[in-house]
Amino acid sequence: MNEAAITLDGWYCLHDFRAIDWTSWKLVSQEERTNAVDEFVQYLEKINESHVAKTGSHAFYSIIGQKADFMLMILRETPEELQELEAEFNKLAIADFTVPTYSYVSVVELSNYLAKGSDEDPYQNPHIRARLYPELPRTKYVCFYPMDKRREGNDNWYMLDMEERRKLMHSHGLIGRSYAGKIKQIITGSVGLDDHEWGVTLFSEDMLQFKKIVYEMRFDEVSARYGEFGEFLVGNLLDNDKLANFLTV
Ligand code: 76R
Repeated sequence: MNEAAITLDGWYCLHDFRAIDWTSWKLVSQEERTNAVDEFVQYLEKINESHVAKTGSHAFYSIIGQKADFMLMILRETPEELQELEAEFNKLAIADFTVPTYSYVSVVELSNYLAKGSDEDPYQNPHIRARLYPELPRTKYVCFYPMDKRREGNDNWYMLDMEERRKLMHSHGLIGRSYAGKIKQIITGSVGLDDHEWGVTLFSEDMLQFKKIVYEMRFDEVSARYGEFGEFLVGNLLDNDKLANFLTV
């Protein structure tokens, strides 16, 4: 059998995409809408307590295009917490005016392709901990897509030996690093958890950087030959003011 990469696994992750049912939202009274927005803001403030306490994190963005209207990405220590927060959202008044359009369950993942051998426990290393339990940035833009590594004929990632994969991932990492300071990426693993193998979440202050990095990586062998992609979703940061504005009809 071929050697599997060893992964380090951090916080569990739920990407929850919702569309707004504008027609029914417009039908309710102004008072009901205000109450629903206030309650939604309270929920967001509650989940922000974990972000502040560094026991979790979340990102909240409006989504452009018809695939969804907003995305709530939540990171927590346990799958139970994700489920509770999802159920709690569903019980809010605002949820009656949303339609689930997509969700993704995964766990923050680092692989050992480029790791230098060491005897220390990686889970105690502060640099690694900062990546496994990340404070999600509040950049202006987000991009999310799920992806797989191809398993077809001669292009089967899982049949390549470790050395070959390491070499390819090195090249991938070099491109990635050239975007340092422009893009922050969170790779979440979802083999056995959801329909694709990884979720890719990119954060940037400049939406064009998403196009640039994804395009550049398409020419790199890991993506060119072995990358298969699900749907792409992009959006703009939402804060409480923007949310109130967004929901004003
Ligand atoms: O963890 C590390 O920083 C080491 C290098 C590294 C690994 C192991 C790395 C660096 N990535 C790794 C793993 Mn990545 N990454 C993607 C995408 O659209 C596409 O073509 C691919 C989507 C982007 C944009 C991206 C960005 N990476 C992975 C894996 C798991 C592979 C496996 O285990 O088989 C996937 C699916 C994946 C996909 N990568 C980087 C980046 C960036 C910006 C970096 C540099 C990070 C840094 O140095 O801070």
